[in-house]
Amino acid sequence: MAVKNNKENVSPDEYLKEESNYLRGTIEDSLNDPITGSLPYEDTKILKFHGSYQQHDRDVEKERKKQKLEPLYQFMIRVRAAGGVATPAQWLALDKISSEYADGTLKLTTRQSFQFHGIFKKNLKSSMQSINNALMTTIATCGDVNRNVMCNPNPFKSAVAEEAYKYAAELSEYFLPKSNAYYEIWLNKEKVKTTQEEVEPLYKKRYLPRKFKIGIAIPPNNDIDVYASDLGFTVIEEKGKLVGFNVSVGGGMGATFGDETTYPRLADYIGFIKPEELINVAEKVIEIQRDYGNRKDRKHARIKYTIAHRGVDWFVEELEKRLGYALEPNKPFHFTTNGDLYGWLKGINNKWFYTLFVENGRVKDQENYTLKSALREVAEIHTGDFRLTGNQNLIIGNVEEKDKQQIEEILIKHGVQNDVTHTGLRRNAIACVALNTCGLAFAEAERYLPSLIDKLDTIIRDNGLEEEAITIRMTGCPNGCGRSRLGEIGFIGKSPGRYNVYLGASHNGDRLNTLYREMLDEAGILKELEPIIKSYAEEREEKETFGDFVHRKKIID
Ligand code: SRM
Ligand code: SF4
Repeated sequence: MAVKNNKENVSPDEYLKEESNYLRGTIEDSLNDPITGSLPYEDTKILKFHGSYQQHDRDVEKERKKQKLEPLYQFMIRVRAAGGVATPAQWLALDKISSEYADGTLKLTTRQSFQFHGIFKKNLKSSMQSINNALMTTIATCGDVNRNVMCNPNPFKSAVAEEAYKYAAELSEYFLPKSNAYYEIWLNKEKVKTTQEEVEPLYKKRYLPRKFKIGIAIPPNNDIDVYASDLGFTVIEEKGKLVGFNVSVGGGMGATFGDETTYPRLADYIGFIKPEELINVAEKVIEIQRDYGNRKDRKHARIKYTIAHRGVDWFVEELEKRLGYALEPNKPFHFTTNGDLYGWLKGINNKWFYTLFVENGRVKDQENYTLKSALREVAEIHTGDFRLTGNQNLIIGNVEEKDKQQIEEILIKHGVQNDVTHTGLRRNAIACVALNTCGLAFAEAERYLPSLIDKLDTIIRDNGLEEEAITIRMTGCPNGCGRSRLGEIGFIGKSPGRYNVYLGASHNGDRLNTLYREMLDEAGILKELEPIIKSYAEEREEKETFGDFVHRKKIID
């Protein structure tokens, strides 16, 4: 897959995509190469569109180098589920795959997907096949295409939520790549001849300039962090009916340290649409990004930069031109929180929904906390479903009244019921994967945040704030996978054991936090945060959130 002369001065990835023959590349042959546990560079790029990343175990990197061994290559697989819903049978299949082929754990992500880590090349195809046998797929969970569409995961909370979920599933399905490559490579389907027009009418040969994310938010809950999405739809409800959506565009969290031309950006609301316009509007927005997104520099290729550089007015004008009509003005709505509501909730269908705290989304068995076993046991008797939240938690959904007690008993037996001793701080924490699998991590996140919260909790308890919901988010680098710039307290890894600390995001996700201190180690973090937490306990106004408090007190600008 040699890259031809770069006459257009576009990013080399553009040629890789174009020359991949609609996402085939040489993946199929490379999988059978027994000499190495890795794939050729070009194939690793195309593999992302199939939902997998080549990684290596960074914990053993130095040791392997010393022994003159290649890195311990392994693969991450991301499984899509629109709005994050899986049946008990699917849960059992994922549980089995994680033990059979992966590192034994399952990661519930910040975008309502499942991830496996630690899969060796020789097991990649079997894993993909097992996932497909469970009627799930990994296609387009990564890569320069639209990803799975997020949605509030509690559709039976109201008829509106149920309808919104159906739209999320429709959008997710509609924007899947049309190429047959996935089925040929992983599922041994017959090879087909392709032409550009037949194969990808929307994405064409070069697909999108960069990843693309859509989310549907249902006020008053912004649990999917709609302001972080490339394209967002905020449900507008009138008299208990979903009457349409306010459309938002241009959100994104990623940045690069030391490069001020990259930055997180909150999406702008650009107008109201009716439900029947949803797919068409989404398609036109994606087309604009396809046609105008930056294909020279991947660091500036997200729609947030297209909009920031050309202006929101330009974007709306271009969209309305393509639609052939003007958007209606935004309708009023109000978000109260971007967190989850834990515990049992009765749906309008008289079934029960239990939101379970899963620390940083990692499903595994630990001493006295056998979460993976508990959920397997629940899945064996459960007749409803499992729903992932955008905060890396899990809803055991659509539970029959008669099964409620048994499910509760299983959770208690395994020590995984929502622990009432968890502080509001821990219950509102997110950490990205980071080490040992993420190749971009400068510092720990998922493996470190829980122990940092242990220490912060002491301060929280000393100040009587254990019930206070304060969002705290950590990422191992500024890419923002744990949406760290939307935490009332945010940490971004700068180097091993050192973090930039950000304060003051809003509690509902509509304001970014601000850099407070740089390069702090744990002692520094605790020293800086203790007096602020104390003054919050003593001086906050009624119902004032931590994020608002640090602004009012001018702790940050
Ligand atoms: Fe992410 C890349 C993990 C949600 C922004 N993200 C990565 C990679 C694949 C690292 C890589 O490129 O080599 C990480 C794999 C780590 C691993 O070992 O699993 C990774 N991202 C994750 C997950 C698993 C974090 C988690 O702990 O839950 C989330 C999977 C979501 C999913 O199911 O699809 C995840 N990533 C996000 C989010 C949150 C969101 O979308 O709401 C963001 C910020 C929003 C945004 O897209 O701007 C996010 N990930 C990034 C970026 C920065 C993109 C940018 O525009 O600058 C990268 C790096 C990149 O794309 O070059 C990245
Ligand atoms: Fe990796 Fe950075 Fe994303 Fe964390 S934020 S998973 S360290 S890319």
